[in-house]
Amino acid sequence: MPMKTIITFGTYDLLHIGHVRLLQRAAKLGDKLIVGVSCSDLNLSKKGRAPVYTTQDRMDIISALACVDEVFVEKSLELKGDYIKQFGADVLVMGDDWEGRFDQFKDICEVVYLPRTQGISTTELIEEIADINPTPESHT
Ligand code: C2G
Repeated sequence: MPMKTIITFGTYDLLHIGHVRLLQRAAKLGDKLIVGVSCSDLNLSKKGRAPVYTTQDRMDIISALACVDEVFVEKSLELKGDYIKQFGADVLVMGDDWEGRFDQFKDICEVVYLPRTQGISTTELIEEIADINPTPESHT
């Protein structure tokens, strides 16, 4: 059987169990998992907040995972089709918070949306940590 290449994209800031589960489930759909890590500028323009970790650190963390075979920088959301073709991906996997958003790529690859892990997100983690460690000003 020919090798099946999976591609997925994300910011993966403050890596958490939701990210890991998504990547593990994506990897199981094929033989090779390639991950596009959104650069910090892209995240800033998309979410209005720069990631806590640098692009390079997020790439190093993702490439250290056993289920990941290759990482690259996702420089623009508009380049997704180009990345899919460049890496010869057979399947594009995204969490279902993106449901329907990448259906236009169904003519070049299979598109699969996997259920997100409930109850955890980078934004909630940041809020929780901020609550545990109030800024010095909040004591005055
Ligand atoms: N995820 C998940 N469960 C969570 C949180 C995230 O399954 N509780 C999944 C998301 O659905 C996504 C991946 O983990 O598929 C990465 O999540 P983010 O870092 O939040 O990615 P995002 O900023 O949405 O970037 O080109 C698309 C973007 O780069 C996606």
